[in-house]
Amino acid sequence: MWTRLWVPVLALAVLSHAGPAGPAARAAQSQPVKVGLAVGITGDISVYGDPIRNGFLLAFRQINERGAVRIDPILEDTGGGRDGAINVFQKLIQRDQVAAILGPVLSSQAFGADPLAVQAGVPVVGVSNTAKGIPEIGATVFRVSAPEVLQIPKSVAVAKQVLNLQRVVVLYDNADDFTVSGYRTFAEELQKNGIQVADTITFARGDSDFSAQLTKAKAASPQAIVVSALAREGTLLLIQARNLGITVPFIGGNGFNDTNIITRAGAAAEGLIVGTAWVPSAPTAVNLRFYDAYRDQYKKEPNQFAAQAYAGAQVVAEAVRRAGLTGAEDIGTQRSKIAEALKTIKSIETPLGRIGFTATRDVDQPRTYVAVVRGGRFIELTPPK
Ligand code: 1QQ
Repeated sequence: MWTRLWVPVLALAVLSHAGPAGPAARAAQSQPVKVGLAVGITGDISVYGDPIRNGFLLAFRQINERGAVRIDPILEDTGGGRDGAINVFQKLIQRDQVAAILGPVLSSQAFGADPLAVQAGVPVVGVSNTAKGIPEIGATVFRVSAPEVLQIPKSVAVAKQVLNLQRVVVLYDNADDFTVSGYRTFAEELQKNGIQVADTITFARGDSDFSAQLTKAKAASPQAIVVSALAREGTLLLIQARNLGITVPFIGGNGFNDTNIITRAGAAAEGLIVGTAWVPSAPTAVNLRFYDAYRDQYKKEPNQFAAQAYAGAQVVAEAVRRAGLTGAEDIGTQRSKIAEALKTIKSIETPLGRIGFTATRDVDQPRTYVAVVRGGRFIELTPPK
């Protein structure tokens, strides 16, 4: 599955030229630069892939309309697995000859697919990978998604204050790189904060019946349940916990950062605490414009993943602009120039606020949040002063 959005733009550019020799005055770019979008649109991660695709496509439509650079986004569905991501990267790198890749959705997919891009010198910008070690995959790997090692400590600190937390149970998915990474960070932070872990219980991606785990969790009488899970399993855990009479709040990782979880879990999601890189109400001009444009185009609210995807697309377009590409360079030149230009991005205004890249290609995002579900919505959770 793929789409090419630049066609109308290219047609216009072609129409405005007199012929192969063309007039001297023309756009800086003679050809659009091809950017691959590796997104899990189908399968168990579509709750993330859907807003991510929307964020990418909205951003590139606006960028192409503005015309400072021209991007040809090539969208490919990775599904939810690692092999799907590897296949898509191979196609984008070899068949489509893209100059850069945005994605893939999961850290577990990035650990499988990103090395192919590194080997081919293709810059990759992750927009939702939050596990430890993503930029370390290789010299052309960047991310705009705030990592769990930065977010989880904030969530634990705020939750500790708000809930006067002393005793929790930890539940985690031991079959996914992101959920295992998140679990380790939670365990470290709970220990640092002197919060007792009464039990640590595992499950695996793909499981649907959590009654054994939840019965065990309930028996430990925690004040809260800390969960490192992806959306599908996380949603089922919330619902099944309430059905078993567990009423204590859940504290989740980035996997829970989606309004679909609230919609699906309903009242079971109330009180859920999550660290997040974006809130709808962030009062910057770029965020307000993004929020309105997204709602106009897709008839629903954006979420953190859509905002991060939009920011990732902005960053790649800015790198293309800084690299001064015409689009006619050989693909190796385009790839290396974009990778170099990405490193120079230290401050760009996005729906996430001002972000940039650190010297190790990780995101530098000064403002992130802790959110709680109240009345069916995520709202910012601030500890009492
Ligand atoms: C990761 C994540 C997931 C929740 C992405 C949607 O943060 O895999 O890194």
